Amino acid sequence: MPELAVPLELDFTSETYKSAYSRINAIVIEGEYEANSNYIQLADILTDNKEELHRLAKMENRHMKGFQACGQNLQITPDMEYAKEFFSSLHDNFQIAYAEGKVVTCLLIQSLIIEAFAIAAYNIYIPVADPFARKITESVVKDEYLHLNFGEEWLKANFETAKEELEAANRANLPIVWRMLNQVEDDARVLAMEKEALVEDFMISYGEALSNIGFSTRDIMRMSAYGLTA
Ligand code: Y39
Ligand code: FE
Ligand code: FE
Ligand code: FE
Repeated sequence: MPELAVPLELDFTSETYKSAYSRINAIVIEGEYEANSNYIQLADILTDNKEELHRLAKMENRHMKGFQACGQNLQITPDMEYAKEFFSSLHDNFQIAYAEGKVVTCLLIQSLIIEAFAIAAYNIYIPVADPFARKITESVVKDEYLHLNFGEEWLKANFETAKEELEAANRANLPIVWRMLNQVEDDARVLAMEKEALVEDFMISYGEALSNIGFSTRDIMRMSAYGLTA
């Protein structure tokens, strides 16, 4: 039987939908909040790009407010404690790298991995979102492509010196994304977002970014394989 792009019945007011939404909405709000603070921190080390990074940080703050409105519109309370825990591994790795002055690792975590994750999640969500959230998410996802592009451009310009650190950071952080996808799978399915579609969209954005930065197809295959062991 062919799969339907939009499920016939998606009741945004059902307790099942609202329960799953209280966690996914919280994840997105927490993600946007942490993205805001990550770009503010990056602006402090990448002083040549200070203004641009502050602009990106402001966008993340706007995204957070937009998604808070989506939760209010569906009358749910986001489970922020759950979301903080969901992001804790990537958050800790970003903060450790930041403390060590490893800007390449910070950029891989925020501007490649988290942005590609956001792009996948938002693209898969848009066709199945309630009309209010769909409008907001459509405008947010456009910004996320700009954020991914910032990371790509910077890392491309610094590829030779960044290559080794990127490989190590990929190895340490890609398995975390896979664990996060596994953790969110059941709630995502309630929202009619399939894990397989999320994985596919994530790997397309992330792989394209690695290619634009300067990695060979062979490198990208090898680096992508680290996700599979999670
Ligand atoms: O750069 C950004 O705006 C990223 C912080 C936002 C992260 C969004 C993470 C979405 C994961 C949701 C999983 C839903 C299936
Ligand atoms: Fe964002
Ligand atoms: Fe972003
Ligand atoms: Fe599955």
